[in-house]
Amino acid sequence: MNIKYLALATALIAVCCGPNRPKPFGPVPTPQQLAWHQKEMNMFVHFGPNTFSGLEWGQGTESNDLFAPDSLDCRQWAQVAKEAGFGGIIITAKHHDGFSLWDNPSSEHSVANSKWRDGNGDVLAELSAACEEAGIGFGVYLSPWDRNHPDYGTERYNDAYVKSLESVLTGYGPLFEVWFDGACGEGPDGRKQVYDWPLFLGKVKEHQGDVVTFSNIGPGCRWVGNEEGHANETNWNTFTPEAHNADRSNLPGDYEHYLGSGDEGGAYWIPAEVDVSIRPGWFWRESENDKVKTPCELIDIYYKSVGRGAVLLLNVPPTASGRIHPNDIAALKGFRAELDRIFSDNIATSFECKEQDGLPMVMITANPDKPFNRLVLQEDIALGQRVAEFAVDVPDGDGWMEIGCGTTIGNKRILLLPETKASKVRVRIIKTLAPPVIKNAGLYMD
Ligand code: FUL
Repeated sequence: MNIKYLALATALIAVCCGPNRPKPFGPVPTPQQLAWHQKEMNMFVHFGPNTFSGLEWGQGTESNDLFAPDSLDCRQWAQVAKEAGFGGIIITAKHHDGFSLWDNPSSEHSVANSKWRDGNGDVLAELSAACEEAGIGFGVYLSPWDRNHPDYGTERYNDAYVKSLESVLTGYGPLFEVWFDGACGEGPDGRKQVYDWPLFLGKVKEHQGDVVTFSNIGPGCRWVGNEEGHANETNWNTFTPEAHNADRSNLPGDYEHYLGSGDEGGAYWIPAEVDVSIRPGWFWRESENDKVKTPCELIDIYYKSVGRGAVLLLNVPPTASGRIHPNDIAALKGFRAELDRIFSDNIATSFECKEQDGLPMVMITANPDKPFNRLVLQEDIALGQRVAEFAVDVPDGDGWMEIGCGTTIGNKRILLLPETKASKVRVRIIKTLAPPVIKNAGLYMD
């Protein structure tokens, strides 16, 4: 046993099981971040000219009239999201091609100058209303990179971008997340932009307070470092961008590692968000209708994102008609049914926190007749993130046998275990930064 952590044991138990609510440790989430963690999963919607051209990155030279959904149905999107269990929808109000899905005051390249609905259409207005009606959150992605804007690559562009940002921040009610894509490519004539991040973030704060703001390095949440659908097994919500020389539009070095893992003892609460598409591309295209991820693949992503303490942002791109394709809906229905099947039957009957052999531990009582192969643990992250290492045992003769181990827990940790039956399961907390506060422990069968 690690002597360094042994010394903590007495205090640990007092806090873990005592009547007084423990004091927070280290950086803690804001109320908005806490609500965001609790959503667990949100839906990303990539929609725009690329939906009609089949491109992933539009050129910025597309005609405004290319965007022409004939049966736009944002209520369907919101319904699909809600039924799948997503807490909100984030839409690409403007992708890198610069085309804006609302009447953008600083661009001519928008729905307002298209034939679609005689220039009176506003996808953001329809979607925000549909989300409100469905009781889910609404968020916006507004690409700083703009391949259409004539001022891109000059100081003037930052002001134009801020004008468009203020328009989405003030026009559609309270947002649950604002998404700043880190891509910083070339504009119309090869110029590159130096984004004025303090200006952009200041406007977010001014108009939407502490809304969770995504960028490579936060401040509300950070990119996880890949688009494949996984956080690292060790995943700290605490992160110190300065320690990695990391920027919002430039990530030097081993970024996949440090964004996917965060920093133990990091200076700020900047949790990881796992963005991944249900299809190979971010935008819908006919040729990928049969390449939608299966419920089984989505469950795997769930384990590697939500089950590693991150929030999942799953992209489900609507078709050119403006509706979500039946294949994507079927996959989401299957995914939801699997989640409900697995997590509706808790094989644990109770749990308590105590001390054994000088270490804090969670003792779980289980139904000995039912097998399990998933352990769910949750820290009370409102008080900070603490646990760094744990091991899982079941009774074996007069002693115990280890059947699994893990590192961080955070908002939720789902540990995959071999299929087991046991009347008791012991979780030994081997290393923790402060007395652990475990708010939930459960056993499930997948
Ligand atoms: C990236 C973009 O370049 C992709 O097109 C997509 O929007 C993804 C979510 O972020 O940086």
